[in-house]
Amino acid sequence: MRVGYLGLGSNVGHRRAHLLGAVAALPGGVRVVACSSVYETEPVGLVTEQADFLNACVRVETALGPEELLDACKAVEREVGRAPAGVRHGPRVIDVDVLMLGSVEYRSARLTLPHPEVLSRRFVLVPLLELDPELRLPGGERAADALAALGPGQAVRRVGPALV
Ligand code: PH2
Ligand code: MG
Ligand code: MG
Repeated sequence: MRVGYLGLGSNVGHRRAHLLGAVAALPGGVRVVACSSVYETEPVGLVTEQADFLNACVRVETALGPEELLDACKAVEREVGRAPAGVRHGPRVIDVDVLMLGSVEYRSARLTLPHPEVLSRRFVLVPLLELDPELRLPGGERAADALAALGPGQAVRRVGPALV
């Protein structure tokens, strides 16, 4: 069994309901052990002219491997109603990203662990640090140091309590 972290995001429709739906739709083999608060966040990345996101992170325990966990996240996205192909970084009903899986460092055509953007995105670091203020990546980098080193921008504000 490993401890992992998933990142949840939505910026279309009833955003909080979509985050909640994603947590509820995770299969039994992906046990949610902690949920962060919900944050409203400025869009980051290739598409900045889009609605603000709601983001949260969850800590899970799972015996699944990286690809299986990714498959589970993709199935959740379909169940919550994400359209199959959308614009990269564009608007989405739900996004469920595998951020970390224990000390696993992994790379395939469709998945890199830890997620390559973990240390550069405030909307990921803030909820992750809420779940574990001492969090370190497998390479030893401290999430708190990465957050402190971020430049200005990427507004993130807490807007609601933990999902469950
Ligand atoms: N997801 C993206 C691209 N940009 N920006 C915010 N604030 N939140 C997201 O979840 C997000 C994003 C691609 O998945
Ligand atoms: Mg994403
Ligand atoms: Mg994704």
